[in-house]
Amino acid sequence: MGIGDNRSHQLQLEARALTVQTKHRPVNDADTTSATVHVSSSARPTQARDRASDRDAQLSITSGTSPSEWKMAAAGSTPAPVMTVLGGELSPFTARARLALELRGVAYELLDEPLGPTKSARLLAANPIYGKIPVLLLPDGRSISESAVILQYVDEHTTTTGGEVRRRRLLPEDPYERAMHRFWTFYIDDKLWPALDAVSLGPTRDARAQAVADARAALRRLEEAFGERSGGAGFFFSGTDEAPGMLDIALGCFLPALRACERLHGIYLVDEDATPLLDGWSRRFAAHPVARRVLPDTEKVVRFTRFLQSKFGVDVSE
Ligand SMILES: N[C@@H](CCC(=O)N[C@@H](CS)C(=O)NCC(=O)O)C(=O)O
Repeated sequence: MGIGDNRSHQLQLEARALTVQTKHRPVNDADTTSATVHVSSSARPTQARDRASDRDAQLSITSGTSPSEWKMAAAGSTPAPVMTVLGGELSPFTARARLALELRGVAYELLDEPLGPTKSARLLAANPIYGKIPVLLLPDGRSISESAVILQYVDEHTTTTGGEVRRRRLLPEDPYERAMHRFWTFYIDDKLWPALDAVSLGPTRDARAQAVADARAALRRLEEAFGERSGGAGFFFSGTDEAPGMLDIALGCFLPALRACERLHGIYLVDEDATPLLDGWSRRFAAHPVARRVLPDTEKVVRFTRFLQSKFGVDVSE
């Protein structure tokens, strides 16, 4: 996208400035009283063998439990190797990875990645191709980049490990439906996100007006996709009222940015008239306990977007 890469880069830089430290509550959506883990952004676990000790040294366990106790709490009675997400609190792609991990009940820790003109050695080592967040670091030191790839890895990984099988899969069983979930995830990243980004940060009034039209067109397509995938009556794209799946996560991670656009510009993108199915879906998704835990507060995204607008000289009064 024209502005997206640089702007999202900048967005993360400034997100660091705004959020200083990231708190993460592990992973059992039935267990909202799990230990809260406070993660320092200065942790530098680039090598597998360094990571465990680095992590333990850098974690500040605000609940008063030790790291090993926290791992126990997160995983139930069996201590599990902990995965690590390099990410940022306001990053929608990081939210996508975290939503997948939490919905699948996977213990993880979130390390706030300071993005700036010079990316950290930790990030470049973990994602040398793109240098972007999120990155999922496995307990053995290997890494996985790209939020949609991470989501699918988490789904597949957790069906082959014990203790997680009670959780619902993120991708549907049917191969065609799986393909559709992947297709629409690609569409969201290709069409919707660049438009949403440009609604607030497009350089001219015309560019921003075009972005609103593009975002609405993408959402109309997604409204149709929701009708088809959910069978018309489903609560979620997954076609069930039980749990969100891949497509719910892929779109849901952008809800705070979408609502922030609406609030900032006094427009509606998802509403009862234009996209009634998505309107209902968005409320159900946002009310899910995992979404409530992971997604940033809209007002925080609004403030941050205003900050970016002034930083980039986007004159919304023009
Ligand atoms: N396609 C990537 C996009 C990730 C992305 O754009 N991340 C942003 C933060 S939300 C980033 O790292 N920006 C820094 C940069 O572009 O250098 C994914 O799905 O993971």
